[in-house]
Amino acid sequence: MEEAKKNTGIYAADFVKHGMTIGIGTGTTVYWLILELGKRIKQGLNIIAVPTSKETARLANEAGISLLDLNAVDRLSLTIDGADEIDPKGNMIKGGGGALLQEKIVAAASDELIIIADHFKLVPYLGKFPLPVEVIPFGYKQVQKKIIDSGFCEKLWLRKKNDEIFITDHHHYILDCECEKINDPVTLNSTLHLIPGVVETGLFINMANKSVIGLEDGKIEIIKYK
Ligand code: A5P
Repeated sequence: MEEAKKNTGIYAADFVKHGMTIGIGTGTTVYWLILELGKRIKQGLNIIAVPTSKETARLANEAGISLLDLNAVDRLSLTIDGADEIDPKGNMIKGGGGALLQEKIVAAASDELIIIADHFKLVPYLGKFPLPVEVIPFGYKQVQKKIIDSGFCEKLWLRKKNDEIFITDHHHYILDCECEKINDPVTLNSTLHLIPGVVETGLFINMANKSVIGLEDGKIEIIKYK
Protein backbone atom coordinates (compact mmCIF):
# COMPACT_ATOMS: atom_id res chain seq x y z
CA MET A 1 0.00 0.00 0.00
CA GLU A 2 2.81 2.41 0.90
CA GLU A 3 4.48 1.60 -2.44
CA ALA A 4 1.26 2.49 -4.31
CA LYS A 5 1.02 5.78 -2.40
CA LYS A 6 4.65 6.56 -3.18
CA ASN A 7 4.20 5.76 -6.90
CA THR A 8 1.14 7.95 -7.27
CA GLY A 9 2.75 10.85 -5.34
CA ILE A 10 5.83 10.76 -7.57
CA TYR A 11 3.76 10.33 -10.75
CA ALA A 12 1.55 13.33 -9.90
CA ALA A 13 4.58 15.62 -9.62
CA ASP A 14 4.63 15.57 -13.45
CA PHE A 15 1.41 17.63 -13.46
CA VAL A 16 3.22 20.44 -11.68
CA LYS A 17 4.80 22.74 -14.24
CA HIS A 18 7.41 25.46 -13.90
CA GLY A 19 5.95 28.76 -12.67
CA MET A 20 2.70 27.29 -11.31
CA THR A 21 1.05 28.33 -8.06
CA ILE A 22 -0.52 25.19 -6.67
CA GLY A 23 -2.43 23.90 -3.67
CA ILE A 24 -0.84 21.02 -1.78
CA GLY A 25 -3.08 18.61 0.10
CA THR A 26 -2.50 16.69 3.29
CA GLY A 27 -1.83 13.09 4.17
CA THR A 28 0.41 10.11 3.71
CA THR A 29 0.12 10.05 -0.10
CA VAL A 30 0.73 13.77 -0.50
CA TYR A 31 3.83 13.27 1.66
CA TRP A 32 5.49 11.53 -1.33
CA LEU A 33 4.43 14.30 -3.69
CA ILE A 34 6.03 16.88 -1.40
CA LEU A 35 9.30 14.93 -1.27
CA GLU A 36 9.33 14.60 -5.06
CA LEU A 37 8.57 18.30 -5.60
CA GLY A 38 11.39 19.10 -3.17
CA LYS A 39 13.79 17.06 -5.33
CA ARG A 40 12.62 18.76 -8.53
CA ILE A 41 12.96 22.21 -6.95
CA LYS A 42 16.60 21.42 -6.26
CA GLN A 43 16.89 20.62 -9.98
CA GLY A 44 15.41 24.00 -10.97
CA LEU A 45 11.61 23.67 -10.79
CA ASN A 46 10.14 26.98 -9.66
CA ILE A 47 6.73 26.79 -7.98
CA ILE A 48 4.80 28.44 -5.19
CA ALA A 49 2.35 26.50 -3.04
CA VAL A 50 -0.57 27.10 -0.72
CA PRO A 51 -0.62 24.37 1.95
CA THR A 52 -3.84 22.75 3.20
CA SER A 53 -2.64 22.18 6.78
CA LYS A 54 0.03 23.09 9.28
CA GLU A 55 1.57 19.65 8.76
CA THR A 56 1.81 20.16 5.01
CA ALA A 57 3.28 23.62 5.56
CA ARG A 58 5.93 22.07 7.81
CA LEU A 59 6.80 19.30 5.32
CA ALA A 60 6.79 21.67 2.36
CA ASN A 61 9.10 24.05 4.20
CA GLU A 62 11.50 21.21 4.90
CA ALA A 63 11.39 20.24 1.22
CA GLY A 64 12.26 23.79 0.16
CA ILE A 65 8.87 24.63 -1.40
CA SER A 66 8.00 28.36 -1.23
CA LEU A 67 4.67 28.89 0.49
CA LEU A 68 2.02 31.55 0.20
CA ASP A 69 -1.14 32.37 2.11
CA LEU A 70 -4.32 31.72 0.12
CA ASN A 71 -5.29 35.38 0.60
CA ALA A 72 -2.24 36.40 -1.42
CA VAL A 73 -3.47 34.41 -4.42
CA ASP A 74 -6.28 35.05 -6.89
CA ARG A 75 -6.70 31.49 -8.24
CA LEU A 76 -4.62 28.33 -8.05
CA SER A 77 -3.94 26.50 -11.33
CA LEU A 78 -3.97 23.14 -9.65
CA THR A 79 -4.38 21.40 -6.30
CA ILE A 80 -3.18 17.86 -5.65
CA ASP A 81 -4.61 16.13 -2.61
CA GLY A 82 -5.38 12.70 -1.17
CA ALA A 83 -8.72 11.13 -0.24
CA ASP A 84 -10.16 8.57 2.13
CA GLU A 85 -12.83 7.23 -0.28
CA ILE A 86 -13.53 7.92 -3.95
CA ASP A 87 -16.75 6.83 -5.65
CA PRO A 88 -17.10 6.17 -9.42
CA LYS A 89 -18.18 9.79 -10.05
CA GLY A 90 -15.14 11.16 -8.23
CA ASN A 91 -17.12 12.22 -5.18
CA MET A 92 -15.05 11.73 -2.08
CA ILE A 93 -14.85 11.47 1.65
CA LYS A 94 -11.90 13.41 3.01
CA GLY A 95 -10.79 14.52 6.43
CA GLY A 96 -9.28 11.33 7.82
CA GLY A 97 -6.28 13.49 8.69
CA GLY A 98 -8.45 16.30 10.02
CA ALA A 99 -7.60 18.89 7.37
CA LEU A 100 -10.92 18.86 5.48
CA LEU A 101 -11.84 22.52 6.02
CA GLN A 102 -8.67 24.03 4.62
CA GLU A 103 -8.52 21.31 1.95
CA LYS A 104 -12.00 22.20 0.72
CA ILE A 105 -11.30 25.94 0.67
CA VAL A 106 -8.07 25.40 -1.29
CA ALA A 107 -9.74 22.93 -3.69
CA ALA A 108 -12.55 25.41 -4.35
CA ALA A 109 -9.97 28.07 -5.26
CA SER A 110 -8.33 25.78 -7.83
CA ASP A 111 -8.92 25.45 -11.56
CA GLU A 112 -8.13 21.76 -11.33
CA LEU A 113 -8.21 19.21 -8.49
CA ILE A 114 -6.19 16.03 -8.92
CA ILE A 115 -6.63 13.30 -6.33
CA ILE A 116 -3.81 10.88 -5.58
CA ALA A 117 -4.59 7.62 -3.81
CA ASP A 118 -3.92 3.91 -3.69
CA HIS A 119 -6.54 1.63 -5.25
CA PHE A 120 -8.02 0.70 -1.84
CA LYS A 121 -9.62 4.15 -1.78
CA LEU A 122 -11.86 3.37 -4.78
CA VAL A 123 -15.32 2.35 -3.55
CA PRO A 124 -18.66 1.66 -5.27
CA TYR A 125 -20.38 4.10 -2.89
CA LEU A 126 -19.26 6.38 -0.07
CA GLY A 127 -19.83 5.73 3.61
CA LYS A 128 -17.79 2.78 4.86
CA PHE A 129 -15.17 5.30 5.97
CA PRO A 130 -16.71 7.39 8.79
CA LEU A 131 -17.62 10.82 7.46
CA PRO A 132 -15.71 13.60 9.25
CA VAL A 133 -17.79 16.67 10.08
CA GLU A 134 -15.94 19.71 11.46
CA VAL A 135 -17.91 21.53 14.16
CA ILE A 136 -17.60 24.50 16.50
CA PRO A 137 -16.73 23.23 20.02
CA PHE A 138 -19.53 25.33 21.61
CA GLY A 139 -22.62 23.17 21.92
CA TYR A 140 -21.26 20.36 19.75
CA LYS A 141 -23.47 17.82 21.54
CA GLN A 142 -26.49 19.61 20.03
CA VAL A 143 -24.96 19.05 16.60
CA GLN A 144 -24.41 15.37 17.44
CA LYS A 145 -28.12 15.00 18.28
CA LYS A 146 -29.22 16.77 15.11
CA ILE A 147 -27.01 14.57 12.92
CA ILE A 148 -28.50 11.44 14.48
CA ASP A 149 -32.03 12.94 14.15
CA SER A 150 -31.39 13.53 10.44
CA GLY A 151 -31.51 9.76 10.02
CA PHE A 152 -28.51 9.68 7.67
CA CYS A 153 -25.98 8.35 10.17
CA GLU A 154 -26.47 5.72 12.81
CA LYS A 155 -23.58 6.41 15.09
CA LEU A 156 -21.03 9.14 15.60
CA TRP A 157 -18.23 10.03 17.94
CA LEU A 158 -16.04 12.96 18.84
CA ARG A 159 -12.59 12.43 17.36
CA LYS A 160 -9.83 11.93 19.90
CA LYS A 161 -6.08 11.61 19.60
CA ASN A 162 -4.01 10.11 22.42
CA ASP A 163 -7.11 10.29 24.67
CA GLU A 164 -7.43 14.05 24.12
CA ILE A 165 -10.09 15.71 21.98
CA PHE A 166 -8.63 16.23 18.49
CA ILE A 167 -8.46 19.95 17.68
CA THR A 168 -8.24 20.99 14.03
CA ASP A 169 -5.83 23.61 12.66
CA HIS A 170 -8.77 26.04 12.89
CA HIS A 171 -9.56 25.15 16.52
CA HIS A 172 -12.65 23.09 15.84
CA TYR A 173 -13.74 19.56 16.77
CA ILE A 174 -14.43 16.68 14.40
CA LEU A 175 -17.41 14.34 14.63
CA ASP A 176 -16.79 11.08 12.79
CA CYS A 177 -20.14 9.82 11.51
CA GLU A 178 -20.88 6.22 10.65
CA CYS A 179 -23.30 6.41 7.73
CA GLU A 180 -22.54 2.95 6.27
CA LYS A 181 -23.89 3.70 2.78
CA ILE A 182 -24.34 7.25 1.55
CA ASN A 183 -26.93 6.98 -1.22
CA ASP A 184 -27.28 10.70 -1.79
CA PRO A 185 -24.11 12.63 -0.89
CA VAL A 186 -25.53 15.93 -2.20
CA THR A 187 -28.55 15.84 0.12
CA LEU A 188 -26.48 14.63 3.07
CA ASN A 189 -23.99 17.47 2.52
CA SER A 190 -26.75 20.12 2.38
CA THR A 191 -28.55 18.62 5.39
CA LEU A 192 -25.38 18.72 7.48
CA HIS A 193 -24.59 22.28 6.39
CA LEU A 194 -28.01 23.42 7.66
CA ILE A 195 -27.19 22.35 11.22
CA PRO A 196 -25.98 25.35 13.27
CA GLY A 197 -22.48 24.63 14.50
CA VAL A 198 -21.37 22.60 11.47
CA VAL A 199 -18.37 24.29 9.85
CA GLU A 200 -17.67 21.86 6.99
CA THR A 201 -18.22 18.27 5.95
CA GLY A 202 -15.74 15.79 4.51
CA LEU A 203 -17.96 15.26 1.45
CA PHE A 204 -16.18 16.63 -1.62
CA ILE A 205 -18.81 16.54 -4.34
CA ASN A 206 -18.13 17.20 -7.99
CA MET A 207 -14.78 18.82 -7.17
CA ALA A 208 -12.19 16.37 -8.53
CA ASN A 209 -11.12 16.57 -12.16
CA LYS A 210 -9.23 13.33 -12.07
CA SER A 211 -7.77 10.66 -9.80
CA VAL A 212 -4.30 9.22 -10.12
CA ILE A 213 -4.55 5.75 -8.62
CA GLY A 214 -1.62 3.60 -7.56
CA LEU A 215 -2.33 -0.05 -8.40
CA GLU A 216 -1.02 -3.18 -6.71
CA ASP A 217 1.24 -4.12 -9.64
CA GLY A 218 3.02 -0.75 -9.50
CA LYS A 219 1.09 0.72 -12.44
CA ILE A 220 -0.87 3.96 -12.37
CA GLU A 221 -4.49 4.34 -13.46
CA ILE A 222 -5.89 7.76 -14.31
CA ILE A 223 -9.64 8.26 -13.93
CA LYS A 224 -11.11 11.42 -15.44
CA TYR A 225 -14.34 12.94 -14.11
CA LYS A 226 -14.53 16.21 -16.03
C1 A5P B 1 -6.75 14.94 5.41
O1 A5P B 1 -7.63 15.49 6.27
C2 A5P B 1 -7.46 14.02 4.48
O2 A5P B 1 -8.51 14.61 3.80
C3 A5P B 1 -6.48 13.45 3.52
O3 A5P B 1 -6.52 14.11 2.30
C4 A5P B 1 -6.73 12.02 3.34
O4 A5P B 1 -6.94 11.43 4.59
C5 A5P B 1 -5.54 11.41 2.65
O5 A5P B 1 -5.36 10.08 2.93
P1 A5P B 1 -3.94 9.41 2.86
O6 A5P B 1 -3.19 9.80 4.10
O7 A5P B 1 -4.24 7.96 2.83
O8 A5P B 1 -3.28 9.90 1.62
